[in-house]
Amino acid sequence: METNPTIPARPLPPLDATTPERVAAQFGELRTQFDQDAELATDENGWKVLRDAWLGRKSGVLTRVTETWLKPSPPELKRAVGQALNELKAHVEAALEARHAAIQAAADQSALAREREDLSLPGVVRPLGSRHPLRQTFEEIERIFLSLGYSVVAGPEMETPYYNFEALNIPEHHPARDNMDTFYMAAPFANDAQGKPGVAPLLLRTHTSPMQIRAMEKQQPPVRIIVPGKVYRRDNPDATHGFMFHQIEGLAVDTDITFCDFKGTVEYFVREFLGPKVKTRLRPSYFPFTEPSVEVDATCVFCGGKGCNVCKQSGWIELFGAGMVDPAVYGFVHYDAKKYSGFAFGLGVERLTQLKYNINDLQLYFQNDVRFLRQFA
Ligand code: 2NL
Repeated sequence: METNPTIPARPLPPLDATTPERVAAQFGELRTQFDQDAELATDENGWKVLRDAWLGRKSGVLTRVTETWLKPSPPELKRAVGQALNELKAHVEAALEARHAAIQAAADQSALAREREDLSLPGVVRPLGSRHPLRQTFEEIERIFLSLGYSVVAGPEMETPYYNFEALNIPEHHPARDNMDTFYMAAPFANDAQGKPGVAPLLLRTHTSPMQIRAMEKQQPPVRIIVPGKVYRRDNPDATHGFMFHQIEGLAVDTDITFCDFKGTVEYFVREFLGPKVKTRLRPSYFPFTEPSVEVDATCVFCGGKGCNVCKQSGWIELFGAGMVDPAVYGFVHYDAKKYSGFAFGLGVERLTQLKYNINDLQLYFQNDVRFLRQFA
């Protein structure tokens, strides 16, 4: 803290001396006064006040001594007064300089102490996060299909009705296109088939298949891809429903791909994902974009196939839908349906994660409660 010391005003009595000894005595008193004043100057401010009080050009003590003691002194004392004044001046200047150096050193010292980093303080602890269970499932599934030679591609979540429906053999009045299931954008509108601005609204993709159509448009077979991502379907959220979920679709198209290849790939995937003890079975199903279509079931992971509440005593659990790509789809992407064949599948990431970790409420994935997330670290 800076102080604001008051150096006492030093009234200067007239020089009352007739001998050099008396002159020396009066200068001695002045010097004592200065030394007392100097004691009061303990910081920069105080030092300046001290300096101005004693060396100030107009009314500093030394100026007044010159004016009122030296100048009017009788000739026989002038030499003694002059000499004493010079000595006093030398003393004042030297003392001021020494004091200034000491004050600055002390200020530097306290600044150093004040600004020193305390390296012994504990650091900021940043808790380690963990991968979200859905992300872990994504990565596990991607690992399995990468090991089979598939590549991973991603695409837009906002789509045109053409890529989301038409090219997948879902015609205009198919129930899957119902407004009840699909989120449509108020704007902008999709271009028509000729690339002209159209009136059909864009939508949020209801599956990741549109990106598979885009991939087939870009390249001829062989194709082996998986497409992970978010998909949207209008729904009211509860323990088993959401308006957004995650999907990984897969597609393999080549010459001579048979139902056997399809079955082998499905069995390999299920065993890699759920473990070697699990058996799979295929049940007939229906999708507009595959023919034949199947549901893939696995022996219940909770009871090992004996029957429990989760599998409703059947011993089997439904995993995902799949099938051989319907030749109608090849027509849209200009593949020769006589030359090529293939299979496709659509995995629900939430569902597979639930089965793997026995999670009973879909909403847990999206509430970001660390008590839930921490269990998957
Ligand atoms: C399900 C079933 C499926 C497909 C998705 C597909 C994609 C193309 C061509 C043919 Cl480009 N098929 N995808 C096939 C069968 C089933 O999803 O339950 N999804 C949640």
